[in-house]
Amino acid sequence: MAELLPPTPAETEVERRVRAWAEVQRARGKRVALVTSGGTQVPLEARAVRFLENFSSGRRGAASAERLVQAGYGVCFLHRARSVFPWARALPPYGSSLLDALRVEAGPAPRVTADVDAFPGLVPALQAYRRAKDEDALLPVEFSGLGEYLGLLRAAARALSPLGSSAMFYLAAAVSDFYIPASEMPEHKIQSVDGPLQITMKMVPKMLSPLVKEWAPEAFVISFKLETNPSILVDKARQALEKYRHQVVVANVLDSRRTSVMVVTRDSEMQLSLSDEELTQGVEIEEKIVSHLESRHTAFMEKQPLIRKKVI
Ligand code: 9Z3
Repeated sequence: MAELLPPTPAETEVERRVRAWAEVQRARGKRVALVTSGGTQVPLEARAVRFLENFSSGRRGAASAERLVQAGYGVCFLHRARSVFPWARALPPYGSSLLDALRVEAGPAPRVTADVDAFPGLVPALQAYRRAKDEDALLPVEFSGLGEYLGLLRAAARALSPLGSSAMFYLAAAVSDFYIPASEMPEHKIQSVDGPLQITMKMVPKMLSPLVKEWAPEAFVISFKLETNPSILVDKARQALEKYRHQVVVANVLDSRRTSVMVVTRDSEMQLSLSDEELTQGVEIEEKIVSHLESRHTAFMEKQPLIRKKVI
């Protein structure tokens, strides 16, 4: 279900958990980022056999979460189940390369060892993950469906609201714009004998509106805008900033999203790109995005007391 209903017990529990974790981060003098990541799945039937899916792998969110932790943020990682996970992406892909990288050392207590030479990024990734875990710098929260995502975003946003301007929202998840309300969904599997399928979907309410106005009104909010047509990208980003009154839109085109993005604010526009040399060195665009947004966040936090004084 995509309508925002009163919080479920599971959402209330997530809100409590995120609030307690955020309080610890604050006591340590850390900023906090809520990173959303991955696509959402929308069922076409109540006992769902079929879903409307999207392309998002979650790599943007996972790579950004790693960088944000490295930059000193506590990161609440609200991600689609089984999408790319911070540091786990250095593991061999699921399948024969994973099985081939592992060996069993026989003996009374058999041990599994990994061939780290085949995966040179694995050791630093495991070390960085272990550090993040020991410092409690990464709080993963999982969603699968669209309704679950919306409810958990609200729960996490409310939990981070007390942090004011030191909370960053980094909304990289690719959230469906369309869904079928529960009341209009067939209960059972749609039958192909009934002929070609026609469905009408409703618009998913944009969560940026209540996020900025109600749930965390003092936070630094970054949304992501995806288009396939580059010629409308910046206009669409500007329209979103006008409409929702948040701070930054990171605009990207599907095919070039790994190498280039536009960072758009109400009064600026900046392209971040990887050079050929950086690409061959394995530099990731998220490194540039996060470092740029971290400085913007600092500037935003420094301005806040002035803005609040003006309002009073
Ligand atoms: C993005 O634009 C992300 O950068 C990507 C990352 C989803 C393209 P991957 O997960 O891809 O690394 O494979 N996210 C937001 C996309 C989105 O749905 N934005 C909404 C829109 O464009 C606005 S909130 O209307």
